Amino acid sequence: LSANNESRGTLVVFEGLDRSGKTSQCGRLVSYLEGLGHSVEIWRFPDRTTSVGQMISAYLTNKSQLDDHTIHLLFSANRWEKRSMMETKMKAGTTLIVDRYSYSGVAFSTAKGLDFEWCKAPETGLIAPDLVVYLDITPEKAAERGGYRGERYEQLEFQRKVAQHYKLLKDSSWKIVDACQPLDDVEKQVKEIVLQHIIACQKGKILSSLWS
Ligand code: 2DT
Repeated sequence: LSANNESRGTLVVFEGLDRSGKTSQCGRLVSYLEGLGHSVEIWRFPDRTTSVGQMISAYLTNKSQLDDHTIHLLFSANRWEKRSMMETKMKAGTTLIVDRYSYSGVAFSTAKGLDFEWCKAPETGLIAPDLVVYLDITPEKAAERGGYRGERYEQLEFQRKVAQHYKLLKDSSWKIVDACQPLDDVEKQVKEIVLQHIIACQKGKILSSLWS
């Protein structure tokens, strides 16, 4: 994507079921990296602050009904509207720690029965993460943690389907972290994995696009 990849930021994506601890771990990681003097930002998808994001939020909170394909494309559009900002930040050397990305898009929509390739298509050309960290927890254990806010997808039966579809999407480059461990242990493992990747990116690892 860029001729000069020197000291670019790193794109780190966290994926996992609801209540797997993504948001907590993203927060802890960002504080840690800031403490080390890195330029780093926490992002999340859906980004509910944009007008597309508000449509998504209304859908997730059951205030609106949308066809499954339509909401899938809105989630994708919500990533596309942030793409150029993402590239600008990364080229300026800022590392982005992102809570959910295209993999959530595909896992959740295919869990509803949409076609896998159809779901992947609109994500093509978005920036590929340098690292995907999957916080691994069984749907049952995640549900036991409590804290579902009554949003559309927060039901055990549906989370079981999502878990199966994440499995189909996973590739060997993903870093799987056991999210049932105490938070401090998860945090320690996440820090080690992410630091290694940031160093690799600073050394000039090429930025690529989905689905490479
Ligand atoms: P949060 O609870 O993390 O705000 O997620 N989702 C998310 C999709 O179905 N497709 C997507 O592309 C993304 C990013 C996962 C809200 C819910 O939205 C789902 C949970």
